[in-house]
Amino acid sequence: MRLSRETLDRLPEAVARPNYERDQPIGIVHFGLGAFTRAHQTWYTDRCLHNGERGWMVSGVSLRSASVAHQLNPQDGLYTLVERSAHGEKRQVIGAVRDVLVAGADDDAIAARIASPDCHIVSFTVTEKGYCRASDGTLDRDLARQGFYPLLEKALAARQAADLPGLTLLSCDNLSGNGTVLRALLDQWFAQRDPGVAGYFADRCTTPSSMVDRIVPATTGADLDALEQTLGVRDEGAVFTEAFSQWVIEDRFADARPGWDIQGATIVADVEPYETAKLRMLNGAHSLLAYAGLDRGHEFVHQAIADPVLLDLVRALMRDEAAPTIRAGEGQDLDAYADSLIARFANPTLNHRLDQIAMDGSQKVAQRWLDTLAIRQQRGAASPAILTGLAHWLLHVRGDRRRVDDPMGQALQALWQQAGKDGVVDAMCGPGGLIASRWTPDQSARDFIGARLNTNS
Ligand code: CS2
Repeated sequence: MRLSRETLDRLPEAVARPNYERDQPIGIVHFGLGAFTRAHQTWYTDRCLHNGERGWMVSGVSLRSASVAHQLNPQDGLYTLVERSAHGEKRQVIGAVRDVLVAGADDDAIAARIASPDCHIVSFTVTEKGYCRASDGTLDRDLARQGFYPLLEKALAARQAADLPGLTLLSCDNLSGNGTVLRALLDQWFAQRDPGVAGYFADRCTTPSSMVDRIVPATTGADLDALEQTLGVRDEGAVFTEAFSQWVIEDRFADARPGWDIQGATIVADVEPYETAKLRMLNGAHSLLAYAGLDRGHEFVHQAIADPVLLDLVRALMRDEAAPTIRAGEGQDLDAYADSLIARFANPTLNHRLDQIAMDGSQKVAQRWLDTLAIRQQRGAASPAILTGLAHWLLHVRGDRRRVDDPMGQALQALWQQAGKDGVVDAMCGPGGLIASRWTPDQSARDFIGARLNTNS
């Protein structure tokens, strides 16, 4: 028996559930309703609905597969959020999701939802690759045709025709300046399309930047089986996460928004210091733990951070290398932040797999590592921890250690073959590099990586 509106009453008393009427307007359409969003943005929105706000139900859109629709639609959009910490598990059913539509099958319905006067916000967690960027950061139009771009265009055309207010288009992905990036990509998409819709987007829609943070390991079958024992019903959409959560959003909304700030989000004029700290410190350390940790035989983040060699590297990456490149915002204490991140990584109840983080490195390492490397090199400062991570990543994408889950996997392997150990770092990251061109390795960086590639290969 599945969790659903009908079976909600059978849950044990201790499991919190929606106290609000769920039959109310859809104010948010969200592209990419994966585990992360269900544990993060939708949780904040659920709290707003609990607080008596109305009109903020969420409709999810899946771009690539129907699996989230299969998880949530038979459950009337309901799912359990389980917070795991040393104090045990806290379970609550989230009611903010109405349903999940699937691109390809439900295109007209998706466009109609976004074009409805009830909709005020379209948000995105489509992962780094979902923005369909070429390695120079510009829009890859061929990829974009398979992404959210045509659907959004269709919906904005309908809004423009109906003279409806503009939308807030809110990127919640781990990209530096995610709102600015989204705006630039949409400008490029619209530049060759109907000038009327391009003008509606340019003049009436906003793209705030935001920093999102919550560690959400991929749900496993064992997690779902154990939860079923507790709930007495099967929940295929459940998500398991830590107690910590942070959301910092640029105050640039086109129209109405939920009171996310009343529920713990921070609305600020400038997200950049938070976003940079999170990308370079948390995500930068995560990627180091992933590639070096897998090579040292670990499976989970909490195991890797308990390895003294990796703990030292992570500390060095965060405190000595990344932090000095970050312009801290008011009240931001980067040393304390580093300590809190190490404590979060050590959470033994999360079972956050290193190979989950190792995915899609070609889309991640530029904003996590290369910006720091470029800034430090310009200052004449060495970055041995990040360079160690980079060497492990290069060995990972050579493809002879384990499966490489990366949209550029084949291209990365072909480049290795062509460039060999001596040329690979330049060919990947240097000017005109395959994944980015924001850092030109100097001789000492090349020597450092070369030595690492020799000892570890
Ligand atoms: C991780 C992130 O998978 C990854 O690449 O670094 O998903 C990380 O867990 C989140 O950004 C934490 O907020």
